[in-house]
Amino acid sequence: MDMKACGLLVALGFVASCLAERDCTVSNFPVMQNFDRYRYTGTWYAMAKKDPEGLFLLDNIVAKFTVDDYGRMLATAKGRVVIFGGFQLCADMVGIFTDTDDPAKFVMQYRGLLAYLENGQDPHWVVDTDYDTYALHYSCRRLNDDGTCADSYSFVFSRDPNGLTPEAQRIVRKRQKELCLDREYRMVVHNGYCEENKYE
Ligand code: RTL
Repeated sequence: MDMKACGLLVALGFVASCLAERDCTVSNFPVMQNFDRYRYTGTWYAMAKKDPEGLFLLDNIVAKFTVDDYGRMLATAKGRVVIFGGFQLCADMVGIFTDTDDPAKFVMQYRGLLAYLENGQDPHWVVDTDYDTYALHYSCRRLNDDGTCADSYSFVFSRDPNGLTPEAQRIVRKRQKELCLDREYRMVVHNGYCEENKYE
């Protein structure tokens, strides 16, 4: 084979590898290695989110994680929601996490402090975090027959309510692609709607 043909083959191989389908099988998604729930505790501000089907937290979303005396992970979340009849309010939600074989994968039982808020049970995966600045969360509620996700939601969290550093954004963007959710996220507005003592 001459040099030209060889070069052409190399170029074609490169193009093919770029066009290759990403593996969107949920069970193959990489998650945080050696996740440490203690380092994850504290406040996380949602900077961006990918919505599931149906009702969901709209904006002003702040989550607080703790670990109780039994080592169980717990969280509260606040966020603006619109409920039946178009009423909007600040939802106070609580989540209790059940461990699984993978330290970064949990099952979250959640409910609202008010009876008419949604409750349920969702997977809760920590895809990536450096504990100090950013975290990427993922939840697939329903699988397709081929193992890809039919209904998912995901949060980009930041320790700093003003946003992520360009470096953290770069990492998060890469991980979002791995979740097959590239460009599916919307910014989460924080305008004080759910802050107590906001007139202090
Ligand atoms: C996230 C992590 C922190 C703890 C909890 C979370 C999820 C809350 C959800 C709330 C949905 C509320 C709705 C209310 C309208 O009735 C993942 C932020 C509890 C899913 C839809």
